[in-house]
Amino acid sequence: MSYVFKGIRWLLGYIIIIIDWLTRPRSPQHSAEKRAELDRATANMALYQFKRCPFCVKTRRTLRRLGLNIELRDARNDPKWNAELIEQGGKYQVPCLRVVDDKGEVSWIYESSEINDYLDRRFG
Ligand SMILES: N[C@@H](CCC(=O)N[C@@H](CS)C(=O)NCC(=O)O)C(=O)O
Repeated sequence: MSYVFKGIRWLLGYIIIIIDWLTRPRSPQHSAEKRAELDRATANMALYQFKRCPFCVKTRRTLRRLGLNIELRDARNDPKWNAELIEQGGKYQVPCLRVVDDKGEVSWIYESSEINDYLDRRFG
């Protein structure tokens, strides 16, 4: 990849972050009970993502809109999460939501729209 292309991508990434920051939705103010209930329900979830990926921004906005504290895992810069995503999730693509259900079964949900639909169905 040429340096020019890398530079443009880097710049666009930051523009997206700034626009997101300026326009991001408010987090709902949950009661302490609701907060605890949501934190319990999302404790077994993790979002594999890149900071400046537009699709990840889209999903992070949903986390914020729904007031969810889901762990963010940097799959570009952290070799542990990078390897886990590829080896266990099946491909190097973000965002990807890892969900462990009550029986301990692990699902890897790819595609920002799929992830957003899943979170809206469960918590919206
Ligand atoms: N259709 C996917 C697109 C996701 C996508 O293109 N993600 C890029 C980052 S913005 C990616 O994972 N690229 C992998 C790479 O850089 O090799 C979605 O909506 O989630």
